[in-house]
Amino acid sequence: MIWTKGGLAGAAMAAVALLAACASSGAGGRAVQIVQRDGGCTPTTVQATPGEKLKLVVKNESNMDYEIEGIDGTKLEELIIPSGLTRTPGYTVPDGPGIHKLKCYVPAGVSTIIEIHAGNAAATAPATAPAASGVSTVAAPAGTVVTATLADYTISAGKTDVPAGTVTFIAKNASPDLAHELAVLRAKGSGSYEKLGEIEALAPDQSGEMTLNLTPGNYVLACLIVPGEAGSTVDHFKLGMETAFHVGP
Ligand SMILES: [Cu+2]
Repeated sequence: MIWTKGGLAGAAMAAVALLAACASSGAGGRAVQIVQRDGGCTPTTVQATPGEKLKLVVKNESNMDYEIEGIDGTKLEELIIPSGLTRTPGYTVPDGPGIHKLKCYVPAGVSTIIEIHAGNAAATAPATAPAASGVSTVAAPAGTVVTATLADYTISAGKTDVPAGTVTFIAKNASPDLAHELAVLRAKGSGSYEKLGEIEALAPDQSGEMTLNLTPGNYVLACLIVPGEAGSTVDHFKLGMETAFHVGP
């Protein structure tokens, strides 16, 4: 066998990919069962040790596609669990006592906050929303720009019908005292949605932006903050924090 530069690079990349897969699979961690049903997720509290490695065994027994992700600063990447399937992401509990939150939800539907209590976690919950990224500087984004103003509890978009392609959303939270976010949901039919991206919990008066590549279809711009997330006690979507959005050919 002749090793070419490309072959070596390819082998190295394969090794990196393998390592990455192991790191995110939860292999070797303590198994924690999470079950997703039509009415929400269980359990809502998980006890853990600071620094402990967990293997989340997330089983979707519902008829809908679920998502799970870390919120309020918890580092678990968003993961979709299709109806009927199980996924096993890894999560390493940070050092020190604290409460770490996972949001287990159907976009624009039922939502459950799962708290991972590490050590003597009472009264040491991390302070509310992490600082959101501000609007990055000058360079005008390519494609279509959609501004969105978030308030209690409405979303008003500067454009609600745009051509397919690159769309940059710039969201401003105009609320004087509540955090809001901007999620872009694509309608999949039969009343279900897939979340394509979100500008996470913006503090009052903060702005953020995100760029997505959108294909033609019907969308909803929404704030999916639920009780227990970003200091909220209410479900923002249910209070009407959503607006229809269309992408044409
Ligand atoms: Cu909101």
